[in-house]
This record gives sequence, structure tokens and C-alpha cells, in this order.
Amino acid sequence: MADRRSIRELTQTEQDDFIAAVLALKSEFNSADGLSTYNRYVLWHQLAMFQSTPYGNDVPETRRNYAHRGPAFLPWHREFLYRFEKDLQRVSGTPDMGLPYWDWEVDGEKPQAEQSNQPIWSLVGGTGTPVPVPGGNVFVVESGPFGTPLADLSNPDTFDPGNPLLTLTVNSAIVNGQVRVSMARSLLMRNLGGGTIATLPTIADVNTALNVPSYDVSPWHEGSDLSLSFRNALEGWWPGWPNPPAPGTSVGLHNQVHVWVGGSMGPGTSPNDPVFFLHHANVDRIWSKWAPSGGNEPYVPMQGGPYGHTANDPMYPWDGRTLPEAITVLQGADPRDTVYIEPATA
Ligand SMILES: [Cu+2]
Repeated sequence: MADRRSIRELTQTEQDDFIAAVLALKSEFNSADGLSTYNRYVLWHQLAMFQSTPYGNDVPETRRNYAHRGPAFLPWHREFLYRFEKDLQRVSGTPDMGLPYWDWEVDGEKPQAEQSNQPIWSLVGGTGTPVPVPGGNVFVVESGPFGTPLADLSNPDTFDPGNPLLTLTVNSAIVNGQVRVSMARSLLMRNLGGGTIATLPTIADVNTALNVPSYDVSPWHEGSDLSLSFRNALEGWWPGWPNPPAPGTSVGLHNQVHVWVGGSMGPGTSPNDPVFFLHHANVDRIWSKWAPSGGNEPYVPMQGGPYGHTANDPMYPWDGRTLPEAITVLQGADPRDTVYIEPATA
């Protein structure tokens, strides 16, 4: 049993234990492929995001994949977090360690200039240092427990190859129906509120999504009606997709937070930034609030939906191909032994 609590309410010891467990997963290398346990999550996320489903795109405009832009978005990430939490518990020897959540809607109520100085950033380190590269700046995180020393970004040979904090860059391609990947190392980057989205979502934004009466609706992708698809509203696509967003509006909720953090949180390798897990724990918490039964009901589609997103479909990579056990969408939706504790103060 693991209680998941707001990062605002962890004791100093609980914060230290959580950070130590994440660092231990980053330093635990698998001799078979050289990947750390932590980086396996980065790779899984990238590979799931890279594969459209069904293959070849049934609807040309959607970029639905195994983990995003469709109904399985929430169950897929719930399974992902559950496994990560189990690894944290194992590596720390603390069987009830719960993944904390970052309730970013509370920070979204603060003045814009204060949003990047909230408690989450003293836990995981703050924004990055601008480094000029061709075409603009990147923002390398130097501080905090996951920061890396500045290095020559144009020459990865200058990175310390033994540093477990280096992030993973994954380039994927499908060759003869097989996914082929090549991997490289980079540095953790963040540009809090400095990109195209300057503010975090608010409590009112969350409540708008919570008031959507149904879980999801055909055509089960980014264009699903936001007033009828709780999933699409929480994932954060915009009205009128695939037309461009209206001026002054863009992505919302989950997507908005990825863009607001920026840097390593942008691409398919976004779990490179540990804040990914705290962010997605909050997304999962909002889902659990929408469905007090735990999100297991009323999932739709129960049948006839796109592959990988229909109730009894297996979810990549837990589909029996790359790992021995197959987890279906509905099994992923099961919250099992995790409970969200609401903050006493917020
Ligand atoms: Cu994701």
C-alpha cells in the first residue's frame, strides 16, 4: 500500500528518501544493455510515443500512439507510474514509499513571476542556465540533485561518460516493420515558463475538465469533443483541432505543464526529467478524482476502438512482445494499492 501525497507536505526526510531512490534508479545499470533502470522508463516512453496505432494511422490527421492522443493515455501512464513506484520501493527498501504528486494547479494560482519559485523546484532543482547553440539558447540545469555540470553541447565527448545523470536521447525509426533505435547522451534542460507558455494551469482549469461527464468519445484522438472527452480535456488538446489553436490559446492541463517546464520535458524522452513522474502523478490524481471508483469504470471504448486503446487490448511495451506479461488497458486503469491523500493546506 502506498499513499501518494503532495510534494508540499513531505517531511525533509521523506523528500531526501525520494530523491535518493530516484538517484539510485539512475545509477542502477543493467549489464545486458547498459541502460539504467531509470533510463528504461525513458526508452519505453519514447518507443510507445513513436508508434502510431493502428500502424499507418487509420485517420490520417491523428498522431495517436500507444500512450497519447487516445483513451489509453490515462491507463498507460498509470501503469508506467505504478511500475516506477515499485522500483522506488525496491531500491530504497521502503515497501510503502509513495510517488509524490506536484499539484501544479496550486502554483498556477500564484502570480506568473512566482510560479517558478514554488516548492517543487527546491526539491528537484530549478530552471536551466541559458547556453547559446545554433538557432537560439538551450537551458542546462546545473543545480539541484539532478543537475549536470555545463559541458560543450556541440561535442558530447566532453560529457563525463560515467555520470548517471546524463539524459538519454533516442532516435527511432521503423525499418521493415521493426523499431530501430539509436541512443545518445545529453544534459538535463528546463526553461520554466520561458517558452511559448508562460503560466501553469489553474484550479478552475482543472475543474472544467472534472466537469466533463464522459471519459472519452469517438473518434478517440486529439480531435475528440472536449466537452465530452474528459481524457482529451485532461491531456490538453485544443478546441477545433486539427485547425491551429485560436490566438491566445494553446494546449491545456497535461500538455501545458510539459510545455511550461520546457527543455527535456518536451520530446518523447520527457521522463528524462524526474519532474515528469511528479507531474503525471498529479494527472493520475485528477483522473482518480473524476472517477471515485478509481477510474476502472466507466472506461470507454469497451470494444471497437483503435488498437491499443480498447479495454482488452494489450498496452505496449507490456504487451507480451518485449516483456513476458501482457497488461491490458483495463488492467492498467486499475489503481491497485495506491491512494491519493489530498493536501490539508493548498
Ligand atoms: Cu507521456
